[in-house]
Amino acid sequence: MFSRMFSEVQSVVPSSMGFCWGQYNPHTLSKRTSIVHLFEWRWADIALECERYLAPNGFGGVQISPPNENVIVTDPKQPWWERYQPVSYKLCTRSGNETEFRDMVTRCNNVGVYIYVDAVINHMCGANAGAGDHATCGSYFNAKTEDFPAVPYSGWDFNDGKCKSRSGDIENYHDISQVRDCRLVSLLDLALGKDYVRSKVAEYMNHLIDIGVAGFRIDAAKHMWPGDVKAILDKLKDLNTAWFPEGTKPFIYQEVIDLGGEPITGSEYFGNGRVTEFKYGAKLGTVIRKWNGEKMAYLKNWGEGWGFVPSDRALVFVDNHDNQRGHGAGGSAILTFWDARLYKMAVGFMLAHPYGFTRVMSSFHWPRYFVDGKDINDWVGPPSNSDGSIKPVTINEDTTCGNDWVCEHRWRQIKNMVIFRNVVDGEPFSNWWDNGSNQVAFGRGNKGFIIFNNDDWNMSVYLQTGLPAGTYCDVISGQKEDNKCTGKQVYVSSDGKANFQINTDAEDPFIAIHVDAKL
Ligand code: AAO
Repeated sequence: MFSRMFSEVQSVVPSSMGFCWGQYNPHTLSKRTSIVHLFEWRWADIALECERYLAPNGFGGVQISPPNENVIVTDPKQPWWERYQPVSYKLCTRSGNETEFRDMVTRCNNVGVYIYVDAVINHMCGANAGAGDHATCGSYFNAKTEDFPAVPYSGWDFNDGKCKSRSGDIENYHDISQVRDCRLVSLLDLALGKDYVRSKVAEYMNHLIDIGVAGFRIDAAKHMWPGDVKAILDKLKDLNTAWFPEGTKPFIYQEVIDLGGEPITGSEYFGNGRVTEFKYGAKLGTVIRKWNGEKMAYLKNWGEGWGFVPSDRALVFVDNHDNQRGHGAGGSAILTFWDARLYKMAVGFMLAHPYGFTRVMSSFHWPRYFVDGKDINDWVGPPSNSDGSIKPVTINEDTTCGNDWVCEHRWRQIKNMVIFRNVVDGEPFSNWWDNGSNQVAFGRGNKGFIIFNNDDWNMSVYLQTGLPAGTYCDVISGQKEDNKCTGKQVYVSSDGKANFQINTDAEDPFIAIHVDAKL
């Protein structure tokens, strides 16, 4: 079974074939149009997941947590965010060591699921991280003297002289120089203007490229000058030719939080690669929650029409590891697995809609506990044993995950919409319909159709789907298995029209059909 999958993969041409090999292209295989963020997963589990689940279900790749050595924070005990405090570029973290990392990249690449590294290159650890060897590979460091001998970096390699804020931290997001030259939440800010620092960062990234990764999420890109990021990217090698065609540049997506209202915009970074479009999840959450008078009918011109960056520059997501727990930006409108019913609609909408390159979130449970509107457990790290090691992702009989891993990407509705997106890839946005309120539908050419009822009343409509006549299996309430449908069936007549009925109390108030789920 594995060897068959492998040979199939080898014969598939990357989706990027035929147009540019640039840093905007994720290099996912053809008909693999989304990636999943396996937040805090161990490398060993990701390798297994690529083989047993992601490749067979058409996922294009995985965003992994930062793989480089980080500070071990003890108060609070090993929060998830300690991984955003680098100590060196050695590849050992709670997710695994370099051997395990290499094994993951090789095995995922071999089944055509590519690895995208969360690259924390703006800074090292926090100024108050102390001194010693309390780091994930045991490297010595001294935050006070800015000494990181395992790189090595010393005081000369940080922006202290350049920062003009009183505290040395970013105090004002309206001051562009502060945002880029001062410390983000006290994290020691690397002097990326220096060629030495650029070279050390590039050396780290090139090491990962040699191992076989396909691209990078550039953490905190807003806090780096676009020209400094470019200078680093200019030093990067092309991707490893064991898996990628010669001359393939790494896929780059930069974390720039631009909700409007600040002087730094995402567009300043287009020259380097894509940017994270944070307006996407913030707005979609507001619409699906029906806050601020928003309605799904307004989604008719979703995308650039809503003031988002151009589709081919956007990396989009409903929630990310920050804003699902109140960090970062987007606020309480952000939908997450905690609001599962609305969340599935939002992810379904995202995956059906042609805008942007899509990233699915996959989380762990934590004991969320609000005090005065703030989750006091927003720091809690991944499921772990008493010795601090991360718990493996176990798989239940029903294909869901155990050990407190949420695995949204394995929820039938979400997994099937990842497949939907692959099936309709390249097809135009078509046959939009709305009732002026929160009942909307649209198609993707003659390949797929999706319809939502987010109103408080039942819906029964007869609509043009654009699909060939036939009986289709709804991939939300069920799926096609052995040419049988485990969910609702939709009958499309010869003129392309079909009846849809969605009651307001439906478990999932949406229906999606596509040509690969025709019975
Ligand atoms: C931890 C502790 C800190 C401590 C520090 C050092 O929490 O108290 O000082 O260690 O000891 C993560 C965690 C941090 C953690 C850090 C290091 O989230 O809590 O600090 O690891 O361990 C900004 C950045 C953005 C960043 C985001 C969290 O621009 O780059 O903050 N995200 C990435 C990662 C993230 C990581 C880091 C960066 C650092 O994804 O996981 O931090 O490597 C405004 C700005 C945004 C800004 C937010 C939050 O947003 O626009 O740029 O994001 O504020 O500060 C409305 C506005 C919106 C605004 C938002 C929030 O929505 O419209 O513009 O409100 O005010």
